[in-house]
Formats: sequence, C-alpha cells, structure tokens
Amino acid sequence: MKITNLTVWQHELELRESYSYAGTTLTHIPTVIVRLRTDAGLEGWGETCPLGTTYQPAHAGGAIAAINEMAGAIVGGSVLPRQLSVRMDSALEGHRYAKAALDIAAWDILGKSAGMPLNQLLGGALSDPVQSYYAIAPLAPDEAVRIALDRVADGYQALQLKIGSSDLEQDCETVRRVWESVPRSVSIAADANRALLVEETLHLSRNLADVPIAIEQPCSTAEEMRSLKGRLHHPLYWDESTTSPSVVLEALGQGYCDGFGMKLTRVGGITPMLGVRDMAVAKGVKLSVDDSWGGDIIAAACAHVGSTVPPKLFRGTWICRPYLSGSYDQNDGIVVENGQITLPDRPGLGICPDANLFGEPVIRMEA
Ligand code: 0XW
Ligand code: MG
Repeated sequence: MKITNLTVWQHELELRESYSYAGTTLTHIPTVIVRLRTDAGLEGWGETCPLGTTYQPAHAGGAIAAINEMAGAIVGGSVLPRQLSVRMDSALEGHRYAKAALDIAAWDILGKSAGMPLNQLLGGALSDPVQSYYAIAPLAPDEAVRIALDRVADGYQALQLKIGSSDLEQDCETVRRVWESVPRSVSIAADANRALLVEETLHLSRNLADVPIAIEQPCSTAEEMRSLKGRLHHPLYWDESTTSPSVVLEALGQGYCDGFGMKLTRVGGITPMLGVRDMAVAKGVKLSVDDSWGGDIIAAACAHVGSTVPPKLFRGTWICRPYLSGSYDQNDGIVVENGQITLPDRPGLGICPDANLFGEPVIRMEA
C-alpha cells in the first residue's frame, strides 16, 4: 500500500482555560495535523502538538518544517510504519516529535486496512475504559485540595500535582494537604516538569518522607536525574528526560528510575512507544501513555496504546480535552468520563476528523 497524498495543517487549539505548569501558563497552543492517503483509498490521521515553544526542544513550526523536508521521501513510498520510518530517517535526522505524526497516521491506516481498532492491532486492550489522570496546576493548598476533591468526585483515581513554580515549601504543603484529603486509593504524583534543583528535590523528598507519592521529573537534565538514584524516599519517574527508547533502556538497565511519564510523540510515535511499553513491562515499572498536548488524534493514539499496558503498571492516559472547547470529530471525539476514556471501536484510531475545521493546509503533496 503506497502513500499517494500528504496534507498538513497547523491548527490553533481553543483552550477553555489556560494551562499552567512549573512557572509557565499557556493560553493558546498550535497543533500540527497530518493526513495520509493511499492507493488503496484509505486515509489516516496523525498529530504532534508540542506544548508551546519552551516546554521541550520542539515547536509546531519545527514540526511543519521537518515534515516538509521529508515530504518527498514520504509520498510514493510504503505506508507500513517500519518502512515509512526508514524513509523518513533517510531524509532527516532526529525530529522524533515530527516523525511521530506520520507514524500515527500510518497505524491509523493499518487498522483501517485490517478492519480492527488500533488496540486490537497492538495485541488487544487490557483495560477499556482506559484510566486517565488529572493534572492540577501549581496552586496554594486550599485551592489544590478543592480541585482534587472535585476530580475524585468526578471519578479520577490518579492525580498529578504540578510543583516547582516558585515556593517549594508551599509545594510540600500542597502535596501533603491533598494526600491527607483524598481517599488512600487515589495515587498522587508530584511533577515538577524539570523545575527543581537536585538539592530542592532532596528537600522535598525528606519533607514528604511519610507521604506515599511518586516524584516525576523533578530536575532538568538526565545527569541530575541519574544523581538522584538511591537518595529519595519516593519512587522517581522520568518524563522529559526520556527523549528516545535508548534513554529508556539506560534508565531501566541502570536502575535510575522507578517509572515513566511517557509522551508518545517524544519518542517518535506508536512504533517506538511499543518498545518503550515492553521494556517497562519487562522491568515491572509503571508508565503513563500520554502526550504534551493535542486533540482527538493524539488522545486516541495514547488511549489505544495505553489500553495495552497491564493495568497494574499503567499510570493512566492524560488528555487535554478537559481544557479544550470542541473536538475534531463532531460525533465521536475522545472524552474523559468518570476519570476514564472509552476506547473508540471503529477501525484504526476510531475517529473521523473534519478537515474543514483546520483551514488551509500548510503542506500538500500528491504522488
Ligand atoms: C500532564 N502532562 C502529560 C501533560 C502536560 O503536557 C505535562 C505532562 C506531564 O506529565 O509532564
Ligand atoms: Mg510529566
């Protein structure tokens, strides 16, 4: 099956409310949407949505430029993901977050070709609906407790507390107060999104030694994260430092981490994410399967892959739909209900984006 058409849009996601983490607040986030069409008459959708321009070394304009650079290697070749990946690598080094959008679209087509929802193509869902988790912005204790109790009442069984904005003592107090307020069955991760120093992380862990949380990506560099091994009272999850499957392999092999906040596009899409999943499962460590941001396409891809993680090791799939107004598929967008995501049961990703929502394409190439 050959790719006969590549179309790319840049689309402005409309936020219902701003999104804050580690001292950054975003009010608008552009996403990059791709559509592949094949000589078998099938089409597949992909997406990559960096969280603004400063969250990681990635941005929407960079993704578009990267895809434009690879367009000639994409159109006319096989849509099979491994073969597509080799052709993309032959045209451009790196840029995993951009290549991920094409990889997702290829898997969407594969599912449609097989007449199977993506999770079935990946071996079958081990959980459906798929657990989500709610990320609470860096807030004072009372406000964070109020939101946490509301989200638990909505059915969430996992919370992520953003820390690292400016006041570490307040962060500690907020984490402690939320833990004291929610049922013991609710899991809590404190995620600094790289904002803390090593010494601040050690202080946080000492201060909260009696509070059973996980600490997620407290420090900025992989070197700082490696230096935390054996020095914390809490499980340490790597997120932003896991820039490729080989980093995941090292972090697991050397015992630097106890789990992951995994972003599907950061490692290059569904294909490499399957390897990350299997490495984590082999090591018996927990992971989330989500992404930095994005609409229904990214949400569907993360939920399908997340559903194939053994529930005991699955931290959940976060999606930003609660922050967005509107969806790509007016009938069957991906939503969180009672803290869970119901998997689409149609072939492939199981959603039908309305291209009219995205305006004029920024790239269009025909075979
Ligand atoms: C909560 N997320 C999955 C979404 C935001 O991009 C941040 C991210 C995380 O856990 O770091
Ligand atoms: Mg994280």
